[in-house]
Amino acid sequence: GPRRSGPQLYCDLKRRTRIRTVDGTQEPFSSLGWAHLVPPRPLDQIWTPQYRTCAVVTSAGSILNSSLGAEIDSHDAVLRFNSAPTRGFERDVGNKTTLRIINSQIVSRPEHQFSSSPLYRDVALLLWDPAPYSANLTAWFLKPDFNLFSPYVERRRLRPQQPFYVLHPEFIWSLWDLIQDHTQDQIQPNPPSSGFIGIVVMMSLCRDVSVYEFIPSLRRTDLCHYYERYRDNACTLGAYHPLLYEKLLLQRMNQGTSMELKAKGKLTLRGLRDLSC
Ligand code: NCC
Repeated sequence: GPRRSGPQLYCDLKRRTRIRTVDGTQEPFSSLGWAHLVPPRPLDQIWTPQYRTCAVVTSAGSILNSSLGAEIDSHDAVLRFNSAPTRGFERDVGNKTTLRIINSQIVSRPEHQFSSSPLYRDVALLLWDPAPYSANLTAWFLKPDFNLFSPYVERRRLRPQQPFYVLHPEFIWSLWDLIQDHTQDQIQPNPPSSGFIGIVVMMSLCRDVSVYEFIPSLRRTDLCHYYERYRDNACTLGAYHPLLYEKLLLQRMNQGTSMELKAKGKLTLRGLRDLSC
């Protein structure tokens, strides 16, 4: 797609992306009674009044030795990903967690112990699965990438008070379309990373969003995650996910300084709600 300026990108993002979750109004979920299973309050209203400042903490190894913990925790709300822990890493990543985005591997693979691990308690949860582009919901329900539906139903019954949503595949793919439309190259037809999805969700819910180590700082490393020894620079640049393109796009929207980007791996993004386009 043609190269657009920062303000145009903001307005395009606002116009084209509406957070959408599976709400039980469409088949097969309506027949399965999901209208009564999902949280009564829609995701874009879970925080009323709206949070002002939000932090997104990626799981990149480059956040190690950053001492960003206190700065991260000073935000009103903090988003983390998948199985990323805070315990033992507080100095660098903080300890507040308001929302966690998890992919369908987390709820379906036994090693994550989704039903018993404290990581997934006392936070709002957003679950997604890489459904094929334009698959209808019934096809997806019958054959998801990882089985997310039964663990979701079980958790909703067990903990009805926990805000827990499944992202609608159309929302995921609208983000892919957006990335492709703003990128010269043909990108791979795989969904965006949890990181990109989470950043857009927070831009929809918050006034201001600080993102840490999505664009790597000068601490850049091939250490995949701050909480594991595994090394692979595909974690930072992408292989399956169009991660490099996600990063180039968001860097164009940065409202912060290049100093902050280098020293903290920090992107400052504006929330979409108050944007006048
Ligand atoms: O690794 P993952 O992501 O959990 O990381 C969360 C988000 O942080 C950003 N990130 C991470 C590492 C890094 N070096 N640089 C980064 O920028 C990315 O934006 C990333 O999305 C995912 O997106 O859900 C992913 O999940 C893992 C894995 O499923 C979970 O960690 C659970 O074990 C995927 N890895 C594999 O499937 C092996 C990963 O591809 C994407």
